[in-house]
Amino acid sequence: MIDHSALIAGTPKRLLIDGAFVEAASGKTFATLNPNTGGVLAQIALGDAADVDRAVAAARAALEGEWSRFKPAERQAALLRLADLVEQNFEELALLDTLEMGRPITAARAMRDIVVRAIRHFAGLATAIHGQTLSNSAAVSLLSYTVREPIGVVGAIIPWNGPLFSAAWKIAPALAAGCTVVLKPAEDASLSPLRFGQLCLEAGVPKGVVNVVTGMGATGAALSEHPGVDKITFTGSGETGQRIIAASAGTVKRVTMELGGKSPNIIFADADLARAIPAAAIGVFNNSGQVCAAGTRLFVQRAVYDEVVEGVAKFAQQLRVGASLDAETQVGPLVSARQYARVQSFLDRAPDEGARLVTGGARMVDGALATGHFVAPTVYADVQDDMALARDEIFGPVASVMPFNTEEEVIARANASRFGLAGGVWTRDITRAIGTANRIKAGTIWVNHYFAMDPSVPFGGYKMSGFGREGGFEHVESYLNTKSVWIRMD
Ligand code: TXE
Repeated sequence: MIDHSALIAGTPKRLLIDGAFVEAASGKTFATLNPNTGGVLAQIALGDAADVDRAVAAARAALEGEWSRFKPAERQAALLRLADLVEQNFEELALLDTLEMGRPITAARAMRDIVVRAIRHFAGLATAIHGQTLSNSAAVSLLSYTVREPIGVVGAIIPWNGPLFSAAWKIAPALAAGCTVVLKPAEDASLSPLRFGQLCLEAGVPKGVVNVVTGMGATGAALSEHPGVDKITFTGSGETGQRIIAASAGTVKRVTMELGGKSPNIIFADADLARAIPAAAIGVFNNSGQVCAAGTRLFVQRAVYDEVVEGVAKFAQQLRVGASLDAETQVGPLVSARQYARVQSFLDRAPDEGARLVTGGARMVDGALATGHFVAPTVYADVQDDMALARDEIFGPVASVMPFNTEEEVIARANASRFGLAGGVWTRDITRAIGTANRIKAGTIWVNHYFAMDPSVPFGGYKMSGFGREGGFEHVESYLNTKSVWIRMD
């Protein structure tokens, strides 16, 4: 049994710069809160532009120093040691996310497989990086080939909805590629990324290769415009993504953007409803709906509409909402008062828009839940495409269910969104399954399933859900430059 106060006390709370945990240059800190209670969990160093400067300088020195001499197999070995350490320390890492951003402990523990597997996967790819020898038709005899080089110093700005996962997901492929990193965790979830940085050092990753600068949005902004940063990889909101693109334009940085979504999950009348209904519900309520790929626009063909609405609502009502530390809890609190207010604003507007509330729709205030940011799993039926409930990313446990008649109609409606991150299709008809999957404009489509993710498989957005792919070899390539070399042979 881990003592939580001892765990928090023993977790780094200062900036990781050049292999050491240091105070912010300003000496300032900010409070990180427990979303179950609203109470202060810890004080974290508030990094600003001066700290970003120091971290970028350390990352640059490491890039050009010891790290550049690490052979691919040595980078691989370091990442494999890191995976082992993350695995061995997973209970603590899971607890940090549970305490700080409210992911239910059972769900946080279940992240172990994907996090550890991702690090091992990218470790494997460190030795698979290769250029090509290319034919050319030049007038004289020339050999042409490409070499892949690390892009350089990477600024990784991550959100709070999966802090440990995001830290591992951004850092492991960057290190596999030979880059160095300055990680900016979200202000609501700094602890597991800081501990992850510490484990990188323990794994033998040289100082300066992984730096962690905690702080607010301004800290991320300083990283985005810093001339010493070669690439920004960002996961978060579209609005912040746009600001980062603008800020990074001044130095023409490479950017990867993994932004929000409003993913359609389409249930045709011939679907296996015994599978589709629970999967559709989990597709919305998992992590209290704080998931970029959540299937929040649930389109249901009219013949089975009432049955699905009722089934999803029943599933929602049976979910155990509670304290994130309780092993029985399936839905924990939202991350913060700010996120709670955001979700609540959608719930407040819904009656005026005319959506039919089937279940939920309110703050959970029973006893122990009274001070936390708990929202009941909520289902709205008869949602219209033009309602905010159907257009905007709510990032809370809110399903918007909409009836449809034909395949043509639902594909058009599914695509009438500024987002294009993911989508689901439920049918027993193979032609319809493939046809619909082909025609939905989104980076990931699940057929007769929802929410599968693997480090081998690319993930990323169409349209305003972003660009660039994470997962698979494309992810490592996003941290590489290609150099073409020409050699006169005669
Ligand atoms: O996100 P932000 P917020 C969506 C979701 C959520 C909404 C708001 O809809 O309700 O965004 O969440 C850093 N320059 N997603 O405000 O602002 C910030 O410090 C550089 C979807 O928390 O995008 C944090 O580290 N960085 C999403 C990170 O950006 C800046 C996950 C994300 O915060 C910055 C999270 C700036 N100007 C929210 N301003 C997903 N795709 O999964 C802030 N940041």
